[in-house]
Amino acid sequence: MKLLVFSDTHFGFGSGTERETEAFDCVQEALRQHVDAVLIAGDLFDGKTPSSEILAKTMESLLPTVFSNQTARVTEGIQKDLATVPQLAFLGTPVITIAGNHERRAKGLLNPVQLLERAGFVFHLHGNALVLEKNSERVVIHGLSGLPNHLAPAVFKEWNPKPLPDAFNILLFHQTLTPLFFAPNGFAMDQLPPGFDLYLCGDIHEAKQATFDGKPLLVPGSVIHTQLGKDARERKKYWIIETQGKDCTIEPHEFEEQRDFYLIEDNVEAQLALLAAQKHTKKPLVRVKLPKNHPLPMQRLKEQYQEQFLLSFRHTEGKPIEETGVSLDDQRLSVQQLGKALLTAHFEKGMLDTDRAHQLFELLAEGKTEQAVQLLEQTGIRRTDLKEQTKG
Ligand SMILES: [Mn+2]
Repeated sequence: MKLLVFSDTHFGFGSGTERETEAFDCVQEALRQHVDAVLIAGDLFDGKTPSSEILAKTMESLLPTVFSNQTARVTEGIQKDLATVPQLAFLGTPVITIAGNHERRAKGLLNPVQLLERAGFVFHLHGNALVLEKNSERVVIHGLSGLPNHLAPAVFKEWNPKPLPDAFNILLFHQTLTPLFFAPNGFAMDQLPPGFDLYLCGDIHEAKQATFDGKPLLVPGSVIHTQLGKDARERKKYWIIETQGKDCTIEPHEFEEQRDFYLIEDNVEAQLALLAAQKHTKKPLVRVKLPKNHPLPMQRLKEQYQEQFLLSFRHTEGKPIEETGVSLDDQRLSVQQLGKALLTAHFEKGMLDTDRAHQLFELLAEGKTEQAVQLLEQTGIRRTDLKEQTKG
């Protein structure tokens, strides 16, 4: 079977800036490939409640899969009731996806990937599996949506997915996988269940290929640059995977629609002039990284090159060093994000699980007060404590 794989499209990233169409352009390009099925490894959306504009653009981008010639079909759900999925999802090329950490919502609230499933554009997996069939060939996609890394080992254990015999079995998940990616609180690769024919992991934005249990493990990487560090210089890709019995080939394809990225760390003015002389179909992202207090006419350079580049400056320690104004890639905090950050800081102070702070904030923002109180009680804060606090 021929599968198209990509991850971390972060639809909605850069909304309201020149960057807002990048991810959609790339996904539309990848979807022009003729494949039997499409697999997306989470973080389709940059936020858990995307705007109507982003949702509409997402559906428009996925629409060609609905009308394409069907070559493989979803024939069976394992711990997944296919009767709950609209018939529309069974037309055309199946699109199978999990949610990532960016889409994770409090229990009982619909995440945007589930919303896409309700609309019939995708199949959403979380602790379950789907069987794809093409003639006599069977590919099984076992999927687990992104979880806080510290909870993932227990959830994998409880789920305990088992590869099906006489099929090619893929494990699709979204975690910060260590030691493949350096992270102090990641999810250790050796906690993965063995026996699958291919492991597909979203979340890490730089593409990586490794092996686990003697089988290929692929991190497709993100579709767009969200962080502009050294690692981001690698070109963004989608992947074509062809399965044959228990084997597969994995082939990278660089997106033609991607925005080029350049990191400049010395001879800034000369390098900018050189870049400006090159031809680019999309304005490239240019990040200048300099030591603190480096004398550079940043504002003048920004103005000089505003037609050619999306230019931003950083200290070598990673802090922005904008003279004035706000750079395009600066993620400004909305009132909501600010509220969440404050609540998280309070949870940290009280040595409470910060993941619960995010859930609590979301429930409060949605007006689900009773569920919010229940969550607090589970966290170890009693109703009486709450009453005393409100009295005080
Ligand atoms: Mn991501």
